[in-house]
Amino acid sequence: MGLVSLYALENNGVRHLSAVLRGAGWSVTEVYFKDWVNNHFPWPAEREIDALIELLREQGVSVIGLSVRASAFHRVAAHITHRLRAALGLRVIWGGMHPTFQPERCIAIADAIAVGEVDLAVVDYFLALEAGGSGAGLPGFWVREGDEIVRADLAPLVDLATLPFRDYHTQLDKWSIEGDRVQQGDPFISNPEFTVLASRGCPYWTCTFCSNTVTKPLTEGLGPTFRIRPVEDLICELEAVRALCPDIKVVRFDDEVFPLHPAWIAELAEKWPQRVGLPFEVLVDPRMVREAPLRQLKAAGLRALCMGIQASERVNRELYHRPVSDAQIIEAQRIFRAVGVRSNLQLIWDDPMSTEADKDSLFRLLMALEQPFELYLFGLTLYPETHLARRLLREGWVTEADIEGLHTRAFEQFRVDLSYPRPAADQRWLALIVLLNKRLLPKSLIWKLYASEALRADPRPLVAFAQGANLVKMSAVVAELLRDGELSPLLLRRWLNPRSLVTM
Ligand code: B12
Repeated sequence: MGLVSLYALENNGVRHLSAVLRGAGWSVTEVYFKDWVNNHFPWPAEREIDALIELLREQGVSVIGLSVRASAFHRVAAHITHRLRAALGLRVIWGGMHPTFQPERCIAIADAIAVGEVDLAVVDYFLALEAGGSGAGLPGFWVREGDEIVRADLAPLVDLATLPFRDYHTQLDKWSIEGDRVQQGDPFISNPEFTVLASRGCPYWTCTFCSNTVTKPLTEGLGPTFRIRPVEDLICELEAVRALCPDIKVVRFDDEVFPLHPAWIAELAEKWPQRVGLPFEVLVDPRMVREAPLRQLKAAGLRALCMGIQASERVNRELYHRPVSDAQIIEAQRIFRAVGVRSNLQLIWDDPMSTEADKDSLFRLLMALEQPFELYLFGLTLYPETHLARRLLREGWVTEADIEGLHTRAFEQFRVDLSYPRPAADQRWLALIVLLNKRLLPKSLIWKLYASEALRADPRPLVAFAQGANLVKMSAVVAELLRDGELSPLLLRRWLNPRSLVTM
């Protein structure tokens, strides 16, 4: 069978499924079809789709699975599905977060879809296909037979300890397609940054912009939604991967929030240095930041962490249902400084509800934080069916065209770009925010820029200054990555996009 990852070289889903399916005795052709580029969404060229068709034909696959993670891929996935079906006459099955979010919309195009987690359920489904059936009625799969759609319940949530490790060792059955290149072998194996999940789900899950507001209600009663892998299991995977990929320089934990349970942290802190010994980075929530576990992690190799601030206290509470106080954020940043880990603080810009007063209070919060810190600014993306998208639609703030699926904002303004058209008042706030954490600029200067009536009336000089500071910062970051051997062609391709320079 052929498993195709759309615009994602990492794709945990495809790697888990191929490991399970190979373990059950099937031969799987994994194809990494194009990679994602930051703030740019290149539609596939016809020659790339032709190359995909040829490859799947040559490999003799009998069924095609398409992994559609982001809703922004809906239209491209539909286009590729039609082309594959017409050329090869094979069944095309979609899986990933997008069909889980919008099953009805996806089953109208694919022959079958996987809804929710199917790490283990996939075996029964493919056994059914092998036996000449359609898999209709099997948990986790919806099947379309002509005009009839057979819907099924979700499969039980998996116990993470029972899963095989993601497949990084197979080389001959893996391919990547980008432009004119069809390359055999794992396209991610030489990347200096290795990504891994220590958990699935989120202990908070109420943030209205997030997928968990969709999946949590769907999976009620199917097992615990927030699951943490046993430390030993995680360490064994990392040991195996290190042996395979000697180029790894840093491990990034992609968990929605990194588990900070005391016993789990203690075991990780004890085992990591001897058995993995690489620096690592995690993502935390301000509500869980405590000094003691972070000190243990720092001693084990924690070098940086990401933490979402998102917006002003009011907007976080009223729009995002994320009750975090400014005091909690100030205290978390104090702890990061005390422990000595780099902090990357994340903001969500472009929501329709923040007033000038909200933006002012967010600016003041950022000015009150202990320096240094990095700031990552993201443009608000509305994923279909999330609590936030439903509310903004219901209240008339946005239209269907603003929701991912019709929109592809997750790619066009994922990281905020100062040259993107925005109202002048927002340009001023963004420029001030970009400048406020630049080490060479004293706070007194930022306050002067903030107070300037001339810049309030016409922020263009301020924006130009911020763009300049941003470029200097970006050069420094590139130089640092180069020095540490962490600058990969992949990173350059994804982030250094001259058409949309992200703010740093
Ligand atoms: C980690 C993560 C990432 C990592 C991925 C690392 C990796 N190694 O894969 C990184 C940082 C690279 C990333 C990038 C992006 N991400 Co992301 N990511 C996640 C996160 C937190 C977990 C994903 C994961 O690995 N889950 C574990 C795996 C095993 O699950 P899975 O991929 O869903 O696969 C399972 C099933 O879906 C199914 N399945 C998957 N594919 C297939 C295919 C077939 C044929 C079948 C049968 C089944 C099947 O089986 C798998 C096993 O159960 C999710 C949130 C979430 N809870 O899912 C967001 C999430 C998926 N990401 C999201 C988005 C938007 C993005 C970006 C577009 C953001 C951006 N602009 O950078 C990019 C897109 C990259 C891409 N091209 O896919 C959104 C998607 C929302 C939506 N509806 O569009 C989510 C849901 C987060 C959110 N905001 O709510 N992401």
